[in-house]
Amino acid sequence: MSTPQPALTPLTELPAWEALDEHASEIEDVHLREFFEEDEDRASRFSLEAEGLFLDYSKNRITSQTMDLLFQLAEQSYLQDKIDAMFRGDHINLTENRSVLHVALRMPKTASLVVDGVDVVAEVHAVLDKMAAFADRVRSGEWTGFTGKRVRNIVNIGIGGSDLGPVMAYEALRHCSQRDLNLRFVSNVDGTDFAEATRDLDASETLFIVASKTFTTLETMTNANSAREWTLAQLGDEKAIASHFVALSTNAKEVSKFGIDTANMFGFWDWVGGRYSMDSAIGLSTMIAIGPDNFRAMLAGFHAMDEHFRTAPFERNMPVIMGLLTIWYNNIFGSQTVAILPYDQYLKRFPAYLQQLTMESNGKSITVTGEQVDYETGAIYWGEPGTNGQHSFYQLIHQGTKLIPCDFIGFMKSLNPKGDHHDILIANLFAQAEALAFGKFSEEVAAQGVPEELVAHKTFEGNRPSNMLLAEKLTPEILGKLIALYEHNVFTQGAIWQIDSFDQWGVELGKVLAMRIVPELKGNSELGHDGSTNALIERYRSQKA
Ligand code: G6Q
Repeated sequence: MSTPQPALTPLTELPAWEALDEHASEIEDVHLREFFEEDEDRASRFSLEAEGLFLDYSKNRITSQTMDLLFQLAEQSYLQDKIDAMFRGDHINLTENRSVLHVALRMPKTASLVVDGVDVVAEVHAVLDKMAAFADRVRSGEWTGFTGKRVRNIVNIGIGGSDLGPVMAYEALRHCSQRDLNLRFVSNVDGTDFAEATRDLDASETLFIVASKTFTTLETMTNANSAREWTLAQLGDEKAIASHFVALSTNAKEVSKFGIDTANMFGFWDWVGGRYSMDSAIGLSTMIAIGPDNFRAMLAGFHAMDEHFRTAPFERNMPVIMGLLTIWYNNIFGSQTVAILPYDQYLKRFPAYLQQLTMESNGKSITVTGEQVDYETGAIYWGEPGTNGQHSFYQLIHQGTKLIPCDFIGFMKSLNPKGDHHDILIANLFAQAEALAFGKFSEEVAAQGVPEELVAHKTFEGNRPSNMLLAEKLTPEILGKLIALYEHNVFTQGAIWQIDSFDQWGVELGKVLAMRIVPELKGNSELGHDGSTNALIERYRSQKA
């Protein structure tokens, strides 16, 4: 099914785009201090609750007119049509001619969505049920290894979308994980990753989950083959593979070629993009760790945010608002990056996860109609958990020359209450957003008796924007909502930029060149690269021995 595309006016020719440009020149010098002084209700005007998440976006350099113009931009970009097309299963991934249906992965059992003649929701739940039955067997000890011992170690082998989501979710939900199971993740083709992940493990108690949509990814297959050798070296029998390996894939043929019984394969579909797959079969390690009920609670969280995104008017739509604010800074203020600053140790891998979600999705410079863009697209996402970041890179955000919009994320209740820790953590969270927005002007610094020569150094100009995202507690459900919030934030940005957020051709060239270089490193063949690459290969050849 091809997607009926509304004729697209180039972004920079949309009336709202031009109006935003003009409006920006009127307000770019206004300080957040003035905005707050002028409007007592600003904090409530620019905040909203949705599905248990609270967003305060009042510390952004915006007025009501800014938001009106951004909403007009969304309308003129046919954002609602594009959202509806995704939920309908239209082939909105145009360059791969595929539906984009991660939203179907979390639809309730009672729902139905027929795409290309198939009820995808029924298929999703069949796999979820199979995953749940398997996860229960591993968690209870009923699933045993080749020698009859129960599984204690689970090693997920995958990379990119088949790794970052599972790692992030495991770390985020560790508090509800079964603590006598030891989860490890191997992604890098650097042998160190595999060696360190397995060095203290007993193969008779270890289950490998080979997670690969295509089951042809070089890094993953190299690691999976090493896992096979490692298992055979300890258990000494080919038959052991059946009870120590399962596969998460769309490619049954390659799975069985590898030697994994397809009865132990958990499938998904080409309409699940790698970076949108952590709630598909790719989430099996998460489900084993936290249990099927918690996994289903996470899916319900995703779904609640999906429904909010699909149905809420733009003015009350959290992912839309966050996406539009990113456009505002990226395109109008020239900001290059967005900092993700979770004030929760369990979210330590969340910025890394978002790096792939955002940058692989929106790092494009060709529009869906094949034109070169003449405006900025995908922002660079980065970050670290607070308060650690405060003692390293926050200096640049506070006093550097770059404007870096920040997303602060915090929870009202700690999962590990301990003395004053949580009050101190949250005080820091609120203080950072306050300091960035309002700063400390030179006269205020001087009034404190600071020596004249230091006043400029100790001055904070402020006017640095941030979002504050809060929830009560980091539960599986809230994690699902938070991830879906960013997925749809990314969707909103891509829709405005008129790009395909769901392909990733940019990762191909390096892969092809690596495949050419691998045999060259092993032999003495004539080299036909550029001078630099030839010299690097020669250097490796001569030193590797
Ligand atoms: C994600 C990308 C990419 C992919 C990996 C692993 O959207 O497609 O990160 O997830 O390349 O691919 P396989 O799952 O096929 O091994």
